[in-house]
Amino acid sequence: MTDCLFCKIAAGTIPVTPIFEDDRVIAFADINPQAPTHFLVIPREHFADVTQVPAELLGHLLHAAARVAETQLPHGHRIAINTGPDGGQTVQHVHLHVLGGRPMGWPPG
Ligand code: DGP
Repeated sequence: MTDCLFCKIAAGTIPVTPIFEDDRVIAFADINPQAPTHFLVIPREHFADVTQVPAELLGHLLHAAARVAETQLPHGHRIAINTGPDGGQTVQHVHLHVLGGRPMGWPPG
């Protein structure tokens, strides 16, 4: 989608420093970090939210997030997918938040 922020990041139109990337996904630091380490994992292909993502790609996104978290966050991490207004989603291109570097509270706000 031409007017989608994360499509522009995935296409390289808006530059980011990739933490991880392959032909289907890219991971990069969140511009507004909520933890000492906070990165996003997005598919290169546009899907508005997690309910639209095919199972195999969703597995690949989660696997990529876990592999990066495994190397960067040895004390643990949290993976979150905000979805829709009640879920707090602000960018309408599905993305996994990976947070760590501090103890996480529960329940989340
Ligand atoms: P959400 O609220 O779950 O839709 O999360 C969207 C996240 O995207 C939010 O944590 C901030 C991040 N974000 C928004 N714009 C940019 C950007 O231009 N670059 C980067 N790296 N992150 C962005």
